[in-house]
Amino acid sequence: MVDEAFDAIVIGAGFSGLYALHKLRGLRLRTWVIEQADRVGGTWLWNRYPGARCDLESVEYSYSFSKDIEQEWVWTESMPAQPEIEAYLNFVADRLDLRRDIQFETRVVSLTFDEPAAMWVVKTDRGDRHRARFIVAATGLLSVPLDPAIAGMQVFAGKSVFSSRYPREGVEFDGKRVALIGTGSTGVQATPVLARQAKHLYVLQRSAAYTAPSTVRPFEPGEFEALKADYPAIRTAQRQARAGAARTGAFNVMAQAATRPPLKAASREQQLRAIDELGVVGALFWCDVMTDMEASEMARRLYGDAVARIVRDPETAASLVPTYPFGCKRPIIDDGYYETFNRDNVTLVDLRKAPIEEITPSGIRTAQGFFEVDTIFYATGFDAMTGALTRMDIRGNGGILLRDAWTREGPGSYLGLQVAGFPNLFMVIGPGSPGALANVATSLEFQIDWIGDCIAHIRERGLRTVEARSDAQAAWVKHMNSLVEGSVALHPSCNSWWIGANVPGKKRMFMSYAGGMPEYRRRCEEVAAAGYAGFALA
Ligand code: NA7
Repeated sequence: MVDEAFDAIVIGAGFSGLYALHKLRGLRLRTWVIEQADRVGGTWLWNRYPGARCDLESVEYSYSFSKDIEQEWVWTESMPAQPEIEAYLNFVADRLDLRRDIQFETRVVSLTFDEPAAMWVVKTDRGDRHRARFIVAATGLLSVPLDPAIAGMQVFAGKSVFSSRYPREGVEFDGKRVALIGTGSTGVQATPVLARQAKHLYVLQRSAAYTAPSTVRPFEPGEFEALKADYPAIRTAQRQARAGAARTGAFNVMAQAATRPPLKAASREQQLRAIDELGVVGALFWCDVMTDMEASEMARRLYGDAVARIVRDPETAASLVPTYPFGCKRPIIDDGYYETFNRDNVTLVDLRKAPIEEITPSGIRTAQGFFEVDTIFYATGFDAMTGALTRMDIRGNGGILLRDAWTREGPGSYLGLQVAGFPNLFMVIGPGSPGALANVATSLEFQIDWIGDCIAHIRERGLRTVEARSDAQAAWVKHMNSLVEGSVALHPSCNSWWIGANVPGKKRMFMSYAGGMPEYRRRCEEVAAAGYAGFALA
């Protein structure tokens, strides 16, 4: 058993944790990182399923804090695939000599605030008991898998594969009958790749997806070198963009649609021309689609027309049309998703018509029939944004448990950085932050810089604690809610992880800050400039 005192403990060695360690080291804080995996990478380590790819451009989905790293690392494609992001994070860990302060294969089980000493006591599953003045929970946005509770899952005699803890040695799909459950980003990305390998692929769909064709491509000779030379301008544009990403990517349709004419004013000819020119995106590319439910319904039907132009079987095409409004879930980018359903070896199983009844040793029984398969591939999502924090016993002032506070009141925070009652505990890309609505790389770098400045401020003044005040937290939650009032994301038909609706018992609340990155940054900077207004410093 190890019992050590640190200035700061960072939980997680993914995108956020690596930068947090570098940042805090730079402030001469004795910092220790605890990571449950046996190597760095976080989300990009676990989610190594076929087709896994970031839906933002590599030159934006990367650290901007080091000009050297920007210049030394070589991206090979416009949007990076999982292996390249994992390699990048390993490169950064080596380049900054981060591994010597990371304890791998260790899970934090509890964090308890020792009020008289103003120190956090951190216990791990190895029996270690560390103490630290500051905690940075770099625990990830989508890091806690949500396995479904389907009767018979355990008795399946074939291979069960989970996208969020995909085996490092890979999985053999060649010649296999495969069932894929889940059609969010993960399922949509995996579908075309699995279809090319499997003998037969059954895509079991509970909710259809809105998904736009990706623009991913390898860089032309010299293209990346030119981008490298342009990094200062790229970063400036990125910082000014609402979604923390100014180039093509998942948020583009949403962002650019706002500048287009209203669908409700468009003639049928204009509507059809839009899908002639832009395919499925043409159905969504109107300014009123996410603000007016009538326009939203028109867009949904037009989207169905566009899908029907790609997918030859009319019944399959109809099943692939979502029943909820566009904008209710995070947009998806795919690589030939709809075309895949024209293959002879692919069958869409519409669970809206007949749900899964049970899994047996040899396959999946639904109300519409039995599907005998060799492999079941689960792409069923995450307990997003809060899951990693509520799974630890985090006890703040007076022994209050974070899990209880959030279950009672919803996942409140102040600026998405702290929760009242939990001094010196900082969150990165947690609830209340731009999280799901922004380029995570932009968002986490800003938050970690802010956290570093805040800790430096405390230490320079000989103070011991910084804690969000509950009135400031209430005002932040009110402000966050006001930004999404009446939005499609809160429509009753919308069951997304954005609002926690995919987790039974989770309080429905829009968890991401919807005011955009620049406004988020402005507000956080204003708070810091005012001597950390809304925080109690002691
Ligand atoms: P998502 O987007 O939460 O998708 C999970 C999918 O799994 C979704 O289609 C679910 O249907 C489906 N699901 C979950 N449980 C079941 C059961 N029991 N039966 C059938 N289908 C089920 O997770 P992803 O991993 O795809 O993407 C997460 C984020 O990663 C994504 O937004 C990007 O930001 C990157 P439902 O919609 O709940 O009806």
